[in-house]
Amino acid sequence: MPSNGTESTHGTRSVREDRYQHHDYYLLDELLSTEHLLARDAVRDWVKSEVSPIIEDYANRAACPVHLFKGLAEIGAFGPSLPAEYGCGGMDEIAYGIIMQELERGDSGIRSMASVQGSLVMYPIYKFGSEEQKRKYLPKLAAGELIGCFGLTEPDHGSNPAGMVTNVKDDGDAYILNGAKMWITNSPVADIAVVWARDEEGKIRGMIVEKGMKGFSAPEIHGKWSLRASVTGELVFEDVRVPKQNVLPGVSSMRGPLTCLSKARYGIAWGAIGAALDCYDSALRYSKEREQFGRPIGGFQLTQKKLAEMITEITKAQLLAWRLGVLANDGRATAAQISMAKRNNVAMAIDIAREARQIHGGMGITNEYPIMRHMMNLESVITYEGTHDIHLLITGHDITGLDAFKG
Ligand code: TGC
Ligand code: FAD
Repeated sequence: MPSNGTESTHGTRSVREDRYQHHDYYLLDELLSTEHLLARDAVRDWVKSEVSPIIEDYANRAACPVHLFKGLAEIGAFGPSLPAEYGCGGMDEIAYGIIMQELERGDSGIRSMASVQGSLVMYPIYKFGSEEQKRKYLPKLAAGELIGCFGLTEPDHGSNPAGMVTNVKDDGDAYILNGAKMWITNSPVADIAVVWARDEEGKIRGMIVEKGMKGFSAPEIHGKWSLRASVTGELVFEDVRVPKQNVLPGVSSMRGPLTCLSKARYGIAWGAIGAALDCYDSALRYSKEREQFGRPIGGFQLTQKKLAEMITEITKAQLLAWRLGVLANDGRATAAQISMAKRNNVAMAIDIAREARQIHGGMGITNEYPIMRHMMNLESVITYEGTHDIHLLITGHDITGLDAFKG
């Protein structure tokens, strides 16, 4: 039986060596700038040294490696395409995408940490916040000194966030916030939450709720078989007094939170390629090392079909993401184009994880290989940030002009 690299022990825990190798079938690196390649290699090195050795253990224990927030900040994973004047990366959208790809090659939960912090907490503050809010929060979020979360989904309003019942009432210099949010990445460890609520006029308001505000709690959700190394929780608001200076002045409708989703979905379209590449890489190596019937299983036509289709689908997804990145850099990527890429690339990754699991035979179900962890993670990725079917309906709406959401 081939080994997935050297196994050593770290305390009582198994440490897996990351043998990932670069795959670039269509020479797409030639489309990238030196800055993109440097960013990619720096994040890849960091994932190999900081994430891969510990991730199986954390996922096994359903524990979040919170210490990685600092390291993510150091490699510039929080807000890579937001301006440097607020302590952010100042890079372009392709650099942002590539960073997400490399992080998700390590684990979707680690990419989630960065997606939420950068695209769902820092981005709304940058896009819709006052100058004072930007100066107060962005540098600390970029440096990993503050952890943020994003509260849109509610127990009874997931795919249809516009139905939200979380609400605010005007109370002089503050709003009184009541309601609950569900499935919130990072909420139990977050210092601040960007929360979306309906005001008395029915407008959608975004506000920064700080840990410690009276009436605010963030209990953890337990029992997840997916994204086990990412912490998920609720947000509960019982007459929380939120100062008006914490309200984002630039938002008054669903366009606000949905704009943030577009930013995060774009990152996931790239990120999912990373998970797919890791599964392909492991399956390719295993197929050359594992022998049955006296020869490597990679020599059988049925195994080659699986591997050839994997690299074909990965290459198509890479081209989709790269073109989307070019459009995003020009400010021309539409929300519907982003939906198409998120939907396609996550489905591609989950299919590849399933095929890679087959190639690994029984070993594929163990944590000696990354396959099952990626596969289980991707079951969340295909649901959050808009489900697979919701993104299909967004494309359907875009091409027909007819809205199929509302019956
Ligand atoms: P609709 O009437 O279609 O639109 C309302 C206004 O918003 C605009 N808009 C968008 N703008 C930017 N980006 C988008 N993606 C946008 N989608 C819509 C739209 O143009 C309109 O503007 P205006 O000026 O005319 O008012 O809104 P709707 O309420 O009918 O929504 C339709 C639908 C179903 C597409 C939307 O609700 C949706 O996308 N639902 C899916 C919900 C979702 O994705 N939730 C994600 C929660 S956050 C999360 O999962 C984080 S996981 C993070 C991690 O761990 O990595
Ligand atoms: P539902 O909306 O109840 O959907 C159930 C099924 O019905 C799906 O298959 C869906 O496609 C289908 N469906 C719904 N409406 C239609 C329709 N009109 N036509 C056809 N089919 C339809 N949210 C946040 O706000 N912040 C976070 O940080 C966050 N992190 C998350 C982390 C994890 C691990 C998970 C699992 C979720 C997270 N979410 C977060 C919530 C996520 O965005 C929602 O789970 C998602 O939007 C789907 O909502 P739902 O789970 O309520 O499913």
